Amino acid sequence: MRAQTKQLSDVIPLPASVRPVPAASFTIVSGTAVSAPPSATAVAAHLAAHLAAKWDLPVGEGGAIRLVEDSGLPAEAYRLEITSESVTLTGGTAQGLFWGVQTLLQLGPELPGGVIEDAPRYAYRGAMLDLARHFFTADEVKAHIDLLVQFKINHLHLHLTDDQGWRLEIPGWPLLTEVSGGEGTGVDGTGPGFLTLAEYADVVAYAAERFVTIVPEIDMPGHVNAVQLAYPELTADGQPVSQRTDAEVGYSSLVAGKEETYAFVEDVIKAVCDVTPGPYLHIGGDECHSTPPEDYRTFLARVLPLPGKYGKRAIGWHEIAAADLPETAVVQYWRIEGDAPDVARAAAAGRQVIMAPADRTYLDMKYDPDTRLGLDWAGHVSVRRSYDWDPADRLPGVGEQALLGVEAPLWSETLRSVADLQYLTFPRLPAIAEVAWSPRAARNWESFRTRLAAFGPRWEATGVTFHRSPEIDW
Ligand code: TNX
Repeated sequence: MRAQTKQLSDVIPLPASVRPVPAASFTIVSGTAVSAPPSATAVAAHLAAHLAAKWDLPVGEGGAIRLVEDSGLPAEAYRLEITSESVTLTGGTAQGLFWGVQTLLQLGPELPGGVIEDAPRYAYRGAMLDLARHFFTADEVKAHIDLLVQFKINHLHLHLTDDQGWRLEIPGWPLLTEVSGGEGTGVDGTGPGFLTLAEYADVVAYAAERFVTIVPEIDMPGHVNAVQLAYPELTADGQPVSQRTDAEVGYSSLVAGKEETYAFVEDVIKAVCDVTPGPYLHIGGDECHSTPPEDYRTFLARVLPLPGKYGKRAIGWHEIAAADLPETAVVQYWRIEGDAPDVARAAAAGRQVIMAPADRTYLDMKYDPDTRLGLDWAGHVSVRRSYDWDPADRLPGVGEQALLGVEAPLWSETLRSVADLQYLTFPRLPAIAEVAWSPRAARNWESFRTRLAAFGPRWEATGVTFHRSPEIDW
């Protein structure tokens, strides 16, 4: 058991600046009022709702906990000042206030005195969930978002399509979900499931209320067996393909030389852009082992401009760096080692990069040889491995200036339940969240593992499944 006295710095991700005033502290009790400007009453209500199980916090005027907006601060920045009499939380926008509330909730209800000044290192702090290999319902995705925002994750990338399933309703293409979102889809046939447009919109709105941007991914030109199962006219010879529920990759491809391909692709991209308020559309582009390189470039030359045509920035897995990239395109790096000249060239030409190296950030890798879930093609990813690295050092030619941010992908080949999803997510997601948020110079494994231990009892109390890694003194 660790010493129980809470310090002002006992927060994940570690704040940029912490100045304790040891003599002071503020204790939240029932009746402690919270006030907020009109633009942030929802944030104040969120704070009150999270404490409502134990304390009743009226939201109104003149509260001892005061939320304030200061447009002089960056949008996601906040300042938290705790004295014996009051708590003042100042945010650049309601989003900054929301992150400040997460800090407050981690510290409370006995808040140590002092001042925290905080702002993220990267604008894009992401998690990814693969709904294609194993489907999670809208309610399950929403519950997952609630766990992610506690660590100031602000993007959720949804991998909606793959060889084994298609998980988003697309107007005009009903068989995508009727056939490839139906019974027997997913790895080992553990489907069915897909999000209707209304459910997708509900997830997007729920995320937005928590300042999370949904990044939808439609994977192409590979990973499309589910498309070709539903619409055989999109295969090279027009012949039907069989349903696939194994975990192979790289065998399917849209056909670069067929006009039908582009009619389908543009319809889908337009439909997804129409229901997505966020700025990004992920077009996949990974592992196209059965697409000839020339066809891959032909396909991307046609398809990469389409998100832009419908008002979005294209994101693609780093293989897309082999093609000519629109100015606003973002490259997501996922490889385990070595350099990546294409990605370095894209960065030198001003393209932004999301770092998601599999041997550090892939939540679907086993923690160690005994982990009962997950894969190991990128090695084992212990909590320390997910923490002890720096995104700006990862790739020659891709330094701090090129980085949009960091993402932790969770592929779902081995997942069968929410408990499985949580087991692989926690506690590595908090490690990646700290890599993405906290200043590099302030990060330290010993400090992190000590702060992380405090989450064990909280996850237990709230029914969150996590891996009791032996690296942590729980
Ligand atoms: C590689 S990484 C994939 C996915 C698999 C994953 C399993 C990447 C862009 N593609 O198709 O699900 O490995 O770890």
